[in-house]
Amino acid sequence: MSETILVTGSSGQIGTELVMNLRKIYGNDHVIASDIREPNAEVMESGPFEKLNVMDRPQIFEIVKKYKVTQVYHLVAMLSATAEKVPEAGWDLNMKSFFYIMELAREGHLKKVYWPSSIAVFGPTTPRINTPQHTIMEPTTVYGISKQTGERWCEYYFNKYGVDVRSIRYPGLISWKSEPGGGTTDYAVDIFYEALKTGKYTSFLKADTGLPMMYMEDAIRGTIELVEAPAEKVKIRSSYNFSSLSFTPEVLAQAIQKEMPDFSIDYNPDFRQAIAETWPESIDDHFAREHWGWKHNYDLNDMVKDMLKNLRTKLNIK
Ligand code: AKB
Repeated sequence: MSETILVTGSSGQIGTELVMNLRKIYGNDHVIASDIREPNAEVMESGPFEKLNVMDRPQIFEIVKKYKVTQVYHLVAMLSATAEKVPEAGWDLNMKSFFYIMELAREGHLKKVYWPSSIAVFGPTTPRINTPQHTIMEPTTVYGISKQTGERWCEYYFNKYGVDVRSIRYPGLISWKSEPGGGTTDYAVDIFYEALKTGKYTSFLKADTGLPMMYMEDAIRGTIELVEAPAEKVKIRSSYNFSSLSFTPEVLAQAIQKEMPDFSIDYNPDFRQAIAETWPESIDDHFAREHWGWKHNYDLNDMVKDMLKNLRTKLNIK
């Protein structure tokens, strides 16, 4: 039987690219984009879109029935920086909508669920370098607490009810097609826009704040590979460590300067600095590599070159 996939949060940073990639694989009509916000023209014109508020449980069920959905990529989330400002709303959005989807799977309406976790599940007591898959996890942000809780429930639903749920702990994601919003790692995208528009950037993180990051091309491919992997290869049902790059704002700025020698950076850390300091600098993802063959393609210089090339075209800058 062919798959029909619902992507929630499809107008967000990951959703925008994931929908187009899934449509190439499964066919336009088999991938339903859904979000409270309108998608970009490419997503809107290439296949079905449903305006969905994921807090509306009956509406989710209606969409699942209407399209005979078999898989859900439940991407909706309030990210780290925004959720710190509205903790209760962040918790509600991140957890309630998660349960609505997991319950649909438990009741047999869905064959598979993909749910994104994050490096935010780690905290100040976690080893920061090469953070292991299984380690101390005492997150101190609303977002991190919600992601860690979700991971525990993923494993629970798999063990107790056999729900085929799969998950990745995303690092900061760097993309040119769509912009992030409300995250602590967003500087690593903002910097490219400012480099091209003004030739300079003021970072909201300190020069030496190392964080794990990944180019979106790698992240999307890895996500689809995990979801398509044979079930027996997916041995971790909480969420997989997932890694490629790790750098500081200073190192990223130096890589941009190789392409744009006049680019300059200065630093004006804000509240996001305290969040970043509780997160890992680098991640040990050997389980993802061993279990289902994860392999990244982009290193720092490849990513910088590709970002600048594509953003130049997008922003119409010579
Ligand atoms: C954030 O910064 O909140 C996200 C994340 C690392 O999950 N990009």
